Amino acid sequence: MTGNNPQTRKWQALSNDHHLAPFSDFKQLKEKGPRIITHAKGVYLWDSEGNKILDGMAGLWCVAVGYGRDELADAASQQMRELPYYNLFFQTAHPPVLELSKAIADIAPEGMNHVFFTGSGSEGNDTMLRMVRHYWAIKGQPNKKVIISRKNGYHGSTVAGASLGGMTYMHEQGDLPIPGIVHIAQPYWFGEGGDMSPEEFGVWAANQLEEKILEIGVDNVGAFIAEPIQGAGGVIVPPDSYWPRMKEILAKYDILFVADEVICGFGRTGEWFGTDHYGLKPHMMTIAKGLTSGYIPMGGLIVRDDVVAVLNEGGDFNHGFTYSGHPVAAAVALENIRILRDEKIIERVHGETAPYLQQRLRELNDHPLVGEVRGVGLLGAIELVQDKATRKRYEGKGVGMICRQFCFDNGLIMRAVGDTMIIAPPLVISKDEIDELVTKARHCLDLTLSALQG
Ligand code: PXG
Repeated sequence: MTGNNPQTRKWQALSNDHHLAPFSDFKQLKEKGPRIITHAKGVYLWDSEGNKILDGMAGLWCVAVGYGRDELADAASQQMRELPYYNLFFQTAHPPVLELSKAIADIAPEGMNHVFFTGSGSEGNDTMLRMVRHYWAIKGQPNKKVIISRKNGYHGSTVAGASLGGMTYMHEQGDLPIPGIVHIAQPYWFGEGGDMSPEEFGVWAANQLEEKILEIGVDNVGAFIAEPIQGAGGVIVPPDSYWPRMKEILAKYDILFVADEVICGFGRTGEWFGTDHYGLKPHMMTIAKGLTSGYIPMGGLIVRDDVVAVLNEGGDFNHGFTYSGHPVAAAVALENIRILRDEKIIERVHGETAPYLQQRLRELNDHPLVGEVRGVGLLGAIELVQDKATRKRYEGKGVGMICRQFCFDNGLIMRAVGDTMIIAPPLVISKDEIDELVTKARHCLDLTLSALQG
Protein backbone atom coordinates (compact mmCIF):
# COMPACT_ATOMS: atom_id res chain seq x y z
CA MET A 1 0.00 0.00 0.00
CA THR A 2 1.55 3.28 -1.02
CA GLY A 3 0.21 6.11 1.07
CA ASN A 4 -0.52 9.73 0.24
CA ASN A 5 -0.31 10.74 3.86
CA PRO A 6 3.37 11.41 4.73
CA GLN A 7 2.73 9.95 8.20
CA THR A 8 1.78 6.63 6.57
CA ARG A 9 5.15 6.50 4.88
CA LYS A 10 6.92 7.26 8.15
CA TRP A 11 5.13 4.40 9.89
CA GLN A 12 5.82 2.07 6.99
CA ALA A 13 9.50 2.97 7.24
CA LEU A 14 9.43 2.04 10.93
CA SER A 15 7.85 -1.26 9.95
CA ASN A 16 10.57 -1.92 7.36
CA ASP A 17 13.38 -0.99 9.68
CA HIS A 18 12.28 -2.56 12.96
CA HIS A 19 9.19 -4.74 12.96
CA LEU A 20 8.83 -8.45 12.23
CA ALA A 21 5.15 -9.20 11.62
CA PRO A 22 3.45 -12.52 12.50
CA PHE A 23 2.50 -14.92 9.69
CA SER A 24 4.06 -12.64 7.07
CA ASP A 25 6.56 -12.81 4.26
CA PHE A 26 9.02 -10.28 5.70
CA LYS A 27 10.57 -9.35 2.35
CA GLN A 28 7.26 -8.99 0.56
CA LEU A 29 5.89 -6.85 3.37
CA LYS A 30 8.89 -4.54 3.08
CA GLU A 31 8.17 -4.02 -0.60
CA LYS A 32 4.48 -3.41 -0.08
CA GLY A 33 4.36 -1.75 3.31
CA PRO A 34 1.67 -2.60 5.83
CA ARG A 35 -1.69 -0.88 5.97
CA ILE A 36 -1.65 1.15 9.17
CA ILE A 37 -4.84 0.87 11.22
CA THR A 38 -5.14 3.87 13.47
CA HIS A 39 -8.51 3.69 15.22
CA ALA A 40 -11.81 1.88 15.35
CA LYS A 41 -15.40 2.18 16.51
CA GLY A 42 -18.22 -0.37 16.52
CA VAL A 43 -17.62 -2.63 13.51
CA TYR A 44 -15.46 -0.12 11.61
CA LEU A 45 -11.71 0.45 11.32
CA TRP A 46 -9.92 3.50 9.94
CA ASP A 47 -6.49 3.44 8.33
CA SER A 48 -3.88 6.18 8.21
CA GLU A 49 -5.09 7.21 4.77
CA GLY A 50 -8.52 7.99 6.17
CA ASN A 51 -10.24 4.92 4.67
CA LYS A 52 -13.18 3.53 6.63
CA ILE A 53 -13.28 -0.27 6.55
CA LEU A 54 -16.01 -2.67 7.69
CA ASP A 55 -14.21 -5.27 9.78
CA GLY A 56 -15.72 -8.55 8.66
CA MET A 57 -13.21 -10.49 10.80
CA ALA A 58 -13.70 -8.85 14.24
CA GLY A 59 -9.96 -8.18 14.34
CA LEU A 60 -8.74 -11.76 14.34
CA TRP A 61 -12.05 -13.41 15.32
CA CYS A 62 -11.99 -11.72 18.71
CA VAL A 63 -13.65 -8.30 19.00
CA ALA A 64 -17.02 -9.67 20.09
CA VAL A 65 -18.49 -6.51 21.65
CA GLY A 66 -17.11 -4.26 18.90
CA TYR A 67 -14.50 -1.53 19.08
CA GLY A 68 -14.55 1.50 21.32
CA ARG A 69 -16.30 0.24 24.46
CA ASP A 70 -15.29 2.66 27.19
CA GLU A 71 -16.41 0.26 29.92
CA LEU A 72 -13.56 -2.09 29.03
CA ALA A 73 -11.00 0.72 29.05
CA ASP A 74 -12.38 1.88 32.40
CA ALA A 75 -12.22 -1.62 33.88
CA ALA A 76 -8.57 -1.88 32.85
CA SER A 77 -7.62 1.54 34.13
CA GLN A 78 -9.35 1.03 37.47
CA GLN A 79 -7.68 -2.33 37.97
CA MET A 80 -4.28 -0.94 36.96
CA ARG A 81 -4.58 1.67 39.69
CA GLU A 82 -5.77 -0.78 42.33
CA LEU A 83 -3.59 -3.83 41.67
CA PRO A 84 -1.79 -3.80 38.31
CA TYR A 85 -0.09 -7.11 38.83
CA TYR A 86 0.21 -9.96 41.19
CA ASN A 87 0.81 -13.63 40.52
CA LEU A 88 -1.18 -16.69 41.48
CA PHE A 89 1.78 -18.97 42.05
CA PHE A 90 2.61 -19.14 45.73
CA GLN A 91 -0.80 -19.78 47.25
CA THR A 92 -2.04 -16.27 46.57
CA ALA A 93 -4.94 -14.98 44.50
CA HIS A 94 -6.68 -11.68 43.78
CA PRO A 95 -10.35 -10.69 43.45
CA PRO A 96 -10.59 -10.23 39.65
CA VAL A 97 -9.32 -13.73 38.82
CA LEU A 98 -11.64 -15.33 41.38
CA GLU A 99 -14.68 -13.39 40.23
CA LEU A 100 -13.85 -14.17 36.61
CA SER A 101 -13.51 -17.90 37.37
CA LYS A 102 -17.01 -17.85 38.84
CA ALA A 103 -18.42 -15.82 35.93
CA ILE A 104 -17.00 -18.35 33.45
CA ALA A 105 -18.30 -21.31 35.48
CA ASP A 106 -21.77 -19.68 35.34
CA ILE A 107 -21.82 -19.60 31.53
CA ALA A 108 -19.86 -22.82 30.83
CA PRO A 109 -21.66 -26.14 30.24
CA GLU A 110 -22.89 -27.92 33.34
CA GLY A 111 -20.17 -29.47 35.47
CA MET A 112 -17.39 -27.29 34.03
CA ASN A 113 -16.62 -25.14 37.03
CA HIS A 114 -12.85 -24.62 37.09
CA VAL A 115 -10.56 -22.45 34.98
CA PHE A 116 -6.77 -22.38 34.51
CA PHE A 117 -5.79 -19.03 33.00
CA THR A 118 -3.12 -18.32 30.39
CA GLY A 119 -2.06 -15.39 28.23
CA SER A 120 -3.36 -16.80 24.93
CA GLY A 121 -5.16 -19.64 23.19
CA SER A 122 -1.85 -21.29 22.29
CA GLU A 123 -0.81 -21.33 25.94
CA GLY A 124 -4.24 -22.73 26.76
CA ASN A 125 -3.56 -25.67 24.47
CA ASP A 126 -0.03 -26.15 25.84
CA THR A 127 -1.64 -26.27 29.26
CA MET A 128 -4.14 -28.81 27.97
CA LEU A 129 -1.44 -31.15 26.67
CA ARG A 130 0.45 -31.12 29.96
CA MET A 131 -2.72 -31.41 32.03
CA VAL A 132 -4.05 -34.36 30.00
CA ARG A 133 -0.79 -36.29 30.45
CA HIS A 134 -0.61 -35.37 34.14
CA TYR A 135 -4.23 -36.53 34.58
CA TRP A 136 -3.58 -39.98 33.12
CA ALA A 137 -0.33 -40.34 35.08
CA ILE A 138 -2.22 -39.64 38.31
CA LYS A 139 -4.74 -42.30 37.30
CA GLY A 140 -1.90 -44.80 36.92
CA GLN A 141 -2.08 -44.85 33.10
CA PRO A 142 1.02 -42.85 32.11
CA ASN A 143 1.08 -44.39 28.63
CA LYS A 144 -2.10 -42.55 27.67
CA LYS A 145 -0.07 -39.74 26.13
CA VAL A 146 -1.11 -39.44 22.51
CA ILE A 147 -3.35 -36.54 21.56
CA ILE A 148 -5.41 -37.04 18.42
CA SER A 149 -6.11 -33.89 16.46
CA ARG A 150 -7.22 -33.09 12.92
CA LYS A 151 -5.58 -32.08 9.68
CA ASN A 152 -6.14 -28.39 8.96
CA GLY A 153 -7.26 -27.75 12.53
CA TYR A 154 -5.77 -24.68 14.21
CA HIS A 155 -4.68 -24.78 17.83
CA GLY A 156 -2.05 -22.06 18.07
CA SER A 157 1.50 -21.19 17.18
CA THR A 158 3.58 -22.30 20.16
CA VAL A 159 5.44 -25.60 19.72
CA ALA A 160 2.58 -27.61 21.23
CA GLY A 161 -0.11 -25.44 19.63
CA ALA A 162 1.37 -25.74 16.13
CA SER A 163 1.93 -29.48 16.65
CA LEU A 164 -1.67 -29.98 17.73
CA GLY A 165 -2.78 -27.94 14.76
CA GLY A 166 -2.90 -29.69 11.44
CA MET A 167 -1.36 -26.98 9.29
CA THR A 168 1.41 -28.69 7.33
CA TYR A 169 2.97 -25.36 6.33
CA MET A 170 3.49 -24.70 10.03
CA HIS A 171 4.88 -28.19 10.68
CA GLU A 172 7.43 -27.72 7.92
CA GLN A 173 9.10 -24.90 9.83
CA GLY A 174 10.72 -26.30 12.95
CA ASP A 175 10.39 -30.07 12.79
CA LEU A 176 6.83 -30.34 14.00
CA PRO A 177 4.70 -31.99 15.19
CA ILE A 178 6.43 -33.02 18.40
CA PRO A 179 6.07 -36.73 19.23
CA GLY A 180 2.80 -37.98 20.64
CA ILE A 181 0.44 -35.98 18.42
CA VAL A 182 -1.33 -37.53 15.43
CA HIS A 183 -3.83 -36.08 12.96
CA ILE A 184 -6.95 -37.52 11.37
CA ALA A 185 -9.06 -36.28 8.46
CA GLN A 186 -11.09 -33.10 8.78
CA PRO A 187 -14.85 -32.98 8.05
CA TYR A 188 -14.43 -30.70 5.03
CA TRP A 189 -17.03 -32.02 2.63
CA PHE A 190 -16.75 -29.28 0.00
CA GLY A 191 -13.01 -29.75 -0.38
CA GLU A 192 -12.54 -33.43 0.36
CA GLY A 193 -15.92 -35.16 0.21
CA GLY A 194 -15.47 -36.53 -3.32
CA ASP A 195 -18.51 -38.43 -4.49
CA MET A 196 -19.92 -39.01 -1.02
CA SER A 197 -22.99 -37.10 0.15
CA PRO A 198 -22.26 -34.66 2.98
CA GLU A 199 -23.99 -37.03 5.43
CA GLU A 200 -21.98 -40.05 4.31
CA PHE A 201 -18.79 -38.06 4.41
CA GLY A 202 -19.54 -36.74 7.92
CA VAL A 203 -19.85 -40.30 9.24
CA TRP A 204 -16.73 -41.36 7.35
CA ALA A 205 -14.70 -38.47 8.80
CA ALA A 206 -15.92 -39.19 12.34
CA ASN A 207 -15.06 -42.87 11.94
CA GLN A 208 -11.45 -41.84 11.36
CA LEU A 209 -11.25 -41.14 15.07
CA GLU A 210 -12.32 -44.66 15.97
CA GLU A 211 -9.89 -46.13 13.47
CA LYS A 212 -7.05 -44.07 14.87
CA ILE A 213 -7.88 -45.01 18.47
CA LEU A 214 -7.88 -48.71 17.50
CA GLU A 215 -4.66 -48.33 15.52
CA ILE A 216 -2.77 -46.67 18.37
CA GLY A 217 -4.51 -48.62 21.12
CA VAL A 218 -6.85 -46.90 23.55
CA ASP A 219 -4.30 -47.47 26.33
CA ASN A 220 -2.00 -45.04 24.56
CA VAL A 221 -4.51 -42.30 23.72
CA GLY A 222 -4.98 -39.43 26.16
CA ALA A 223 -7.33 -37.07 24.36
CA PHE A 224 -8.96 -35.90 21.17
CA ILE A 225 -8.98 -32.16 20.48
CA ALA A 226 -11.15 -30.36 17.94
CA GLU A 227 -12.70 -27.00 17.18
CA PRO A 228 -16.52 -27.41 17.05
CA ILE A 229 -16.27 -25.48 13.76
CA GLN A 230 -12.78 -25.02 12.31
CA GLY A 231 -12.04 -21.31 12.04
CA ALA A 232 -8.61 -20.59 10.60
CA GLY A 233 -8.88 -23.73 8.43
CA GLY A 234 -11.65 -22.00 6.46
CA VAL A 235 -14.84 -21.92 8.56
CA ILE A 236 -15.42 -25.61 8.08
CA VAL A 237 -18.89 -26.44 9.31
CA PRO A 238 -19.04 -30.24 9.62
CA PRO A 239 -21.89 -32.14 7.94
CA ASP A 240 -24.85 -32.68 10.30
CA SER A 241 -23.90 -36.32 10.75
CA TYR A 242 -20.39 -35.59 12.05
CA TRP A 243 -20.75 -34.56 15.70
CA PRO A 244 -23.51 -37.08 16.50
CA ARG A 245 -21.26 -39.92 15.27
CA MET A 246 -18.27 -38.36 17.08
CA LYS A 247 -20.29 -38.31 20.31
CA GLU A 248 -20.91 -42.05 20.01
CA ILE A 249 -17.21 -42.74 19.49
CA LEU A 250 -16.12 -40.44 22.32
CA ALA A 251 -18.60 -42.13 24.68
CA LYS A 252 -17.28 -45.57 23.74
CA TYR A 253 -13.59 -45.05 24.50
CA ASP A 254 -11.94 -43.91 27.70
CA ILE A 255 -10.25 -40.77 26.37
CA LEU A 256 -10.67 -37.10 27.18
CA PHE A 257 -12.40 -34.78 24.74
CA VAL A 258 -11.10 -31.23 24.43
CA ALA A 259 -13.16 -28.63 22.60
CA ASP A 260 -11.03 -25.77 21.33
CA GLU A 261 -13.47 -22.89 21.82
CA VAL A 262 -10.99 -20.11 21.04
CA ILE A 263 -13.06 -19.01 18.03
CA CYS A 264 -16.46 -20.59 18.71
CA GLY A 265 -16.62 -19.50 22.36
CA PHE A 266 -18.30 -16.39 23.75
CA GLY A 267 -21.21 -16.20 21.38
CA ARG A 268 -19.82 -16.73 17.90
CA THR A 269 -22.33 -19.51 17.08
CA GLY A 270 -25.28 -17.77 18.78
CA GLU A 271 -24.72 -19.80 21.96
CA TRP A 272 -22.14 -19.13 24.66
CA PHE A 273 -19.99 -21.99 23.34
CA GLY A 274 -19.77 -24.05 20.15
CA THR A 275 -20.27 -27.15 22.29
CA ASP A 276 -23.68 -25.76 23.32
CA HIS A 277 -24.59 -25.44 19.64
CA TYR A 278 -23.74 -29.10 18.98
CA GLY A 279 -24.69 -30.52 22.39
CA LEU A 280 -21.15 -31.80 23.08
CA LYS A 281 -19.84 -32.75 26.51
CA PRO A 282 -16.14 -31.92 26.62
CA HIS A 283 -13.80 -32.56 29.55
CA MET A 284 -11.85 -29.40 28.78
CA MET A 285 -12.42 -26.29 26.69
CA THR A 286 -9.70 -23.93 25.49
CA ILE A 287 -10.75 -20.28 25.50
CA ALA A 288 -9.22 -16.91 24.44
CA LYS A 289 -10.18 -14.20 21.91
CA GLY A 290 -13.84 -13.41 22.74
CA LEU A 291 -13.08 -13.85 26.45
CA THR A 292 -11.77 -10.26 26.49
CA SER A 293 -13.08 -9.24 23.05
CA GLY A 294 -9.37 -8.97 22.22
CA TYR A 295 -9.02 -5.74 24.21
CA ILE A 296 -6.23 -7.38 26.22
CA PRO A 297 -4.54 -10.77 25.89
CA MET A 298 -6.00 -13.62 27.90
CA GLY A 299 -6.72 -17.30 27.40
CA GLY A 300 -7.48 -20.30 29.53
CA LEU A 301 -8.63 -23.84 29.91
CA ILE A 302 -12.01 -24.67 31.45
CA VAL A 303 -11.87 -28.07 33.15
CA ARG A 304 -14.71 -30.41 34.08
CA ASP A 305 -15.25 -31.24 37.75
CA ASP A 306 -14.52 -34.99 37.45
CA VAL A 307 -11.15 -34.20 35.85
CA VAL A 308 -10.37 -31.68 38.59
CA ALA A 309 -11.23 -34.32 41.20
CA VAL A 310 -8.42 -36.49 39.79
CA LEU A 311 -5.98 -33.57 39.48
CA ASN A 312 -6.66 -32.76 43.13
CA GLU A 313 -4.98 -36.07 44.03
CA GLY A 314 -1.85 -35.40 41.97
CA GLY A 315 0.17 -32.97 44.07
CA ASP A 316 1.74 -29.96 42.36
CA PHE A 317 0.86 -29.26 38.71
CA ASN A 318 4.24 -27.88 37.63
CA HIS A 319 2.96 -25.44 35.07
CA GLY A 320 1.98 -21.77 34.87
CA PHE A 321 2.80 -18.42 33.36
CA THR A 322 3.83 -15.05 34.80
CA TYR A 323 0.64 -13.65 33.34
CA SER A 324 -1.73 -16.52 34.25
CA GLY A 325 -4.91 -14.81 35.41
CA HIS A 326 -3.42 -11.33 35.07
CA PRO A 327 -5.60 -9.00 37.18
CA VAL A 328 -6.02 -6.35 34.48
CA ALA A 329 -6.96 -8.94 31.86
CA ALA A 330 -9.32 -10.60 34.33
CA ALA A 331 -11.03 -7.28 35.09
CA VAL A 332 -11.50 -6.64 31.37
CA ALA A 333 -12.81 -10.18 30.77
CA LEU A 334 -15.30 -9.80 33.61
CA GLU A 335 -16.62 -6.56 32.18
CA ASN A 336 -16.72 -8.07 28.70
CA ILE A 337 -18.81 -11.00 29.94
CA ARG A 338 -21.08 -8.57 31.77
CA ILE A 339 -21.64 -6.62 28.54
CA LEU A 340 -22.33 -9.80 26.53
CA ARG A 341 -24.79 -10.95 29.20
CA ASP A 342 -26.54 -7.72 30.21
CA GLU A 343 -26.93 -6.42 26.68
CA LYS A 344 -28.21 -9.83 25.54
CA ILE A 345 -25.77 -9.72 22.64
CA ILE A 346 -25.66 -13.49 22.17
CA GLU A 347 -29.46 -13.73 22.28
CA ARG A 348 -29.60 -11.12 19.51
CA VAL A 349 -27.04 -13.04 17.44
CA HIS A 350 -29.08 -16.22 17.92
CA GLY A 351 -32.53 -14.81 17.23
CA GLU A 352 -31.85 -12.00 14.81
CA THR A 353 -28.48 -11.22 13.26
CA ALA A 354 -27.16 -14.76 12.69
CA PRO A 355 -30.27 -15.94 10.78
CA TYR A 356 -30.19 -12.68 8.84
CA LEU A 357 -26.49 -12.94 7.95
CA GLN A 358 -26.85 -16.60 6.95
CA GLN A 359 -29.84 -15.82 4.73
CA ARG A 360 -28.20 -12.81 3.10
CA LEU A 361 -24.88 -14.63 2.55
CA ARG A 362 -26.66 -17.52 0.85
CA GLU A 363 -28.00 -15.09 -1.74
CA LEU A 364 -24.43 -15.10 -3.07
CA ASN A 365 -24.97 -18.71 -4.17
CA ASP A 366 -26.29 -17.35 -7.47
CA HIS A 367 -22.91 -15.75 -8.27
CA PRO A 368 -20.95 -17.57 -11.01
CA LEU A 369 -17.82 -17.74 -8.83
CA VAL A 370 -19.53 -19.20 -5.78
CA GLY A 371 -19.52 -22.97 -5.26
CA GLU A 372 -20.91 -23.02 -1.73
CA VAL A 373 -21.92 -20.65 1.02
CA ARG A 374 -21.98 -22.08 4.54
CA GLY A 375 -21.95 -20.81 8.07
CA VAL A 376 -23.30 -20.96 11.59
CA GLY A 377 -24.02 -17.99 13.83
CA LEU A 378 -21.79 -15.11 12.77
CA LEU A 379 -19.31 -17.36 11.00
CA GLY A 380 -19.46 -17.59 7.22
CA ALA A 381 -17.53 -19.07 4.31
CA ILE A 382 -17.81 -18.56 0.55
CA GLU A 383 -16.10 -21.11 -1.70
CA LEU A 384 -14.76 -19.68 -4.95
CA VAL A 385 -14.79 -22.08 -7.89
CA GLN A 386 -14.42 -22.30 -11.64
CA ASP A 387 -17.18 -24.90 -11.98
CA LYS A 388 -20.05 -25.01 -9.52
CA ALA A 389 -21.23 -28.51 -10.42
CA THR A 390 -17.89 -30.28 -10.04
CA ARG A 391 -16.50 -27.95 -7.33
CA LYS A 392 -13.44 -27.47 -9.56
CA ARG A 393 -11.12 -24.63 -8.53
CA TYR A 394 -9.31 -22.05 -10.60
CA GLU A 395 -5.94 -23.78 -10.27
CA GLY A 396 -2.91 -21.63 -9.58
CA LYS A 397 -4.65 -18.29 -9.93
CA GLY A 398 -4.73 -17.29 -6.26
CA VAL A 399 -8.39 -16.32 -6.60
CA GLY A 400 -8.84 -15.95 -2.84
CA MET A 401 -6.00 -13.45 -2.59
CA ILE A 402 -7.32 -11.50 -5.59
CA CYS A 403 -10.74 -11.28 -3.96
CA ARG A 404 -9.23 -10.35 -0.58
CA GLN A 405 -7.33 -7.47 -2.20
CA PHE A 406 -10.51 -6.16 -3.86
CA CYS A 407 -12.23 -6.33 -0.48
CA PHE A 408 -9.44 -4.37 1.19
CA ASP A 409 -9.56 -1.75 -1.55
CA ASN A 410 -13.33 -1.45 -1.26
CA GLY A 411 -13.67 -1.01 2.47
CA LEU A 412 -14.28 -4.58 3.64
CA ILE A 413 -12.08 -6.96 5.55
CA MET A 414 -12.82 -10.50 4.43
CA ARG A 415 -10.12 -13.16 4.87
CA ALA A 416 -8.99 -15.68 2.28
CA VAL A 417 -7.99 -19.22 3.23
CA GLY A 418 -6.87 -20.54 -0.13
CA ASP A 419 -9.90 -19.95 -2.34
CA THR A 420 -12.32 -19.84 0.59
CA MET A 421 -13.44 -16.37 1.67
CA ILE A 422 -14.34 -16.20 5.34
CA ILE A 423 -16.06 -13.78 7.67
CA ALA A 424 -16.58 -13.49 11.40
CA PRO A 425 -17.79 -9.94 12.13
CA PRO A 426 -18.14 -8.46 15.63
CA LEU A 427 -21.17 -9.90 17.42
CA VAL A 428 -22.71 -6.43 17.66
CA ILE A 429 -23.04 -6.05 13.88
CA SER A 430 -26.47 -4.67 12.94
CA LYS A 431 -28.73 -5.76 10.09
CA ASP A 432 -27.86 -2.61 8.14
CA GLU A 433 -24.18 -3.34 8.56
CA ILE A 434 -24.79 -6.93 7.42
CA ASP A 435 -26.46 -5.50 4.29
CA GLU A 436 -23.38 -3.37 3.70
CA LEU A 437 -21.10 -6.38 4.20
CA VAL A 438 -23.00 -8.57 1.73
CA THR A 439 -23.32 -5.78 -0.86
CA LYS A 440 -19.58 -5.13 -0.70
CA ALA A 441 -18.83 -8.86 -0.83
CA ARG A 442 -20.92 -9.24 -4.00
CA HIS A 443 -19.25 -6.24 -5.59
CA CYS A 444 -15.83 -7.73 -4.83
CA LEU A 445 -16.87 -11.11 -6.25
CA ASP A 446 -17.88 -9.29 -9.45
CA LEU A 447 -14.51 -7.53 -9.57
CA THR A 448 -12.73 -10.83 -9.00
CA LEU A 449 -14.66 -12.52 -11.80
CA SER A 450 -13.89 -9.65 -14.19
CA ALA A 451 -10.20 -9.85 -13.26
CA LEU A 452 -10.20 -13.58 -14.01
CA GLN A 453 -11.93 -13.07 -17.35
CA GLY A 454 -9.89 -10.03 -18.33
N1 PXG B 1 -7.20 -22.27 18.94
C1 PXG B 1 -7.94 -21.78 17.94
C2 PXG B 1 -9.15 -22.51 17.50
C3 PXG B 1 -7.57 -20.58 17.34
O1 PXG B 1 -8.30 -20.09 16.33
C4 PXG B 1 -5.67 -20.48 18.83
C5 PXG B 1 -6.10 -21.66 19.39
C6 PXG B 1 -4.45 -19.83 19.38
O2 PXG B 1 -4.77 -18.67 20.04
P1 PXG B 1 -3.65 -17.51 20.24
O3 PXG B 1 -4.32 -16.60 21.22
O4 PXG B 1 -2.45 -18.14 20.82
O5 PXG B 1 -3.40 -16.92 18.89
C7 PXG B 1 -6.42 -19.90 17.79
C8 PXG B 1 -5.96 -18.61 17.18
C9 PXG B 1 -6.14 -16.97 11.31
C10 PXG B 1 -5.61 -16.97 12.69
O6 PXG B 1 -5.34 -16.87 10.38
C11 PXG B 1 -6.33 -17.58 13.69
C12 PXG B 1 -5.80 -17.61 14.97
C13 PXG B 1 -4.60 -16.99 15.24
C14 PXG B 1 -3.90 -16.37 14.23
C15 PXG B 1 -4.39 -16.36 12.93
O7 PXG B 1 -7.35 -17.08 11.12
N2 PXG B 1 -6.49 -18.30 15.93
